[in-house]
Amino acid sequence: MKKTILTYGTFDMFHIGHLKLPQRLAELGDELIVAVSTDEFNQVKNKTVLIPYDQRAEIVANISCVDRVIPENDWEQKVKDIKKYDVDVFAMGNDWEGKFDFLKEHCEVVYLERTKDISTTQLKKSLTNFLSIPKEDILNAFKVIETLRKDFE
Ligand code: C2G
Repeated sequence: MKKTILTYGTFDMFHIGHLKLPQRLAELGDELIVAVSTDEFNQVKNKTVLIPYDQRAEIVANISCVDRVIPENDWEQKVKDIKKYDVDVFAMGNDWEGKFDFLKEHCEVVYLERTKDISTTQLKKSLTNFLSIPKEDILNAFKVIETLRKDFE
């Protein structure tokens, strides 16, 4: 019997955590379906997303272990998707621990350890910090580094 795995995500500013999760999920079964949240749904979630849906979906669809990408349009579609695709395992990273236990009446529910020390929120913060540094300060920093380099020559 083919074992089907289903997961959901935004996958904005794609990073190693977004790659390792599907890779680990694919080991749990034969077919991996990933639902990528649409731009409209992210607005509903008040989530600022930098990369538009089409590009996020294309990136996820090109992960070799992903068999199918579907749009995530709302919170309610999960039960419908589980029935439509005859899903055996619903899975998420453990930042969602317990949040989808109500799906246990329809299929197995698992939460996998997140990849440590990387997140889109963290990347956005680093970028904001970097972009908030006045240009002069960056140029001065380079001048100091250049002086030090000459000193070490
Ligand atoms: N993830 C991970 N390790 C990280 C970051 C993310 O394993 N360092 C996992 C998350 O736990 C999630 C998946 O990668 O299972 C996608 O993460 P997000 O894009 O942040 O997804 P999210 O916004 O949580 O969307 O209906 C549910 C939502 O669509 C989930």
